[in-house]
Amino acid sequence: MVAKVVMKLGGGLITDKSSFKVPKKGVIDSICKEISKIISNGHSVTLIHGAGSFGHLLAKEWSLAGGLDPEISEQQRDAVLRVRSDMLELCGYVTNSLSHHGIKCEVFPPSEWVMGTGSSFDGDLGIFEDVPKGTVPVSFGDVVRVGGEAEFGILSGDDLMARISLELPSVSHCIFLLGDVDGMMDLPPNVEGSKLIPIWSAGERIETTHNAEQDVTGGIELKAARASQISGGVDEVWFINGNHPERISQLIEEGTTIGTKILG
Ligand code: IP8
Repeated sequence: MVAKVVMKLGGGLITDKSSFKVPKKGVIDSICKEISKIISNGHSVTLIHGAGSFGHLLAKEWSLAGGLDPEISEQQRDAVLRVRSDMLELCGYVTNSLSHHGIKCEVFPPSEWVMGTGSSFDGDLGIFEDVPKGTVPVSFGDVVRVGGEAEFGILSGDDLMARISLELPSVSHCIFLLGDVDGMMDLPPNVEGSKLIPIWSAGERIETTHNAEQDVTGGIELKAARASQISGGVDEVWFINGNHPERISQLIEEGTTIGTKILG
C-alpha cells in the first residue's frame, strides 16, 4: 500500500529549546535521510515543523501570541519580522538537508497564505496537494496575520497538522516526531519510572508538565488534543521518538513500531 504521510518535526526535536536559535543539525539530517528512503519507496510526505528556540523565545518576550499591544507596538512589529525571518532560517536547515538527500521540496510560509490562528484559520490548503509527485511540501508554525486590531498572532504547526491531515484527501499516516521521548508517557518523561503509553484514547488522563516559560503554544496537551481530533479521520496517528527515525519506516512498512498510537 502506498502511504500518504503528514509529519511534524517538533521544535524541541530539531532545536535546542533553551538556547536562542541553535538547530540540531544531526537530528534534522537523520530524519531527512529517512524521508528520502520513504519517498524512494513510493510514498508521499508532507512536512511541518515547529519553532523551538527560533520562535518561542522572542514570541514570548514580546507577547506575540496575544496580538498587538499598543504600548509596545513598535517593538512587537519588529519582533514579528525577526521571528518570521528566524523561522525561514530554521526551515532552511530542513530544506537544505532534504536537498542534500536528493529530495525536492517547496516551502509555504504561513505568514504568506494563512489568516487567523487556531485550527479554524483561513488559507488554501490545496497548495499542499498541487506539488509534483516526489516533491515534499514544507510548512511550519509561524507569526500570521489575524483580523481586527490584534494584527498578528501565532499559528502552531500542530494546527497545520490537524487541518492538512483531515482536509487533504486520503492521508494514511499522521506522525508527530518528538524529541527525547518515545511517545506519550504516563508521567512526565523526566520522572523516574514513567512508562510509554502504546495506545492512547482521547479523554484518558495524562500527567504533563508544560513549560509555559519557553512555549507560547500548547505543548503536549495541544498536540494530544489535535492528534485525537485527527484520528477521527486518519487511521494511523502516532507520536514517535524523532531520535529514532527508523521507526517511521517500520510503522509504514510493518504497520507498527515503538511509539503511541492515538485513537479518537
Ligand atoms: O512550535 C509555534 O509553532 P509550534 C510558532 O509548532 C512560533 O507550536 C513562531 C512560536
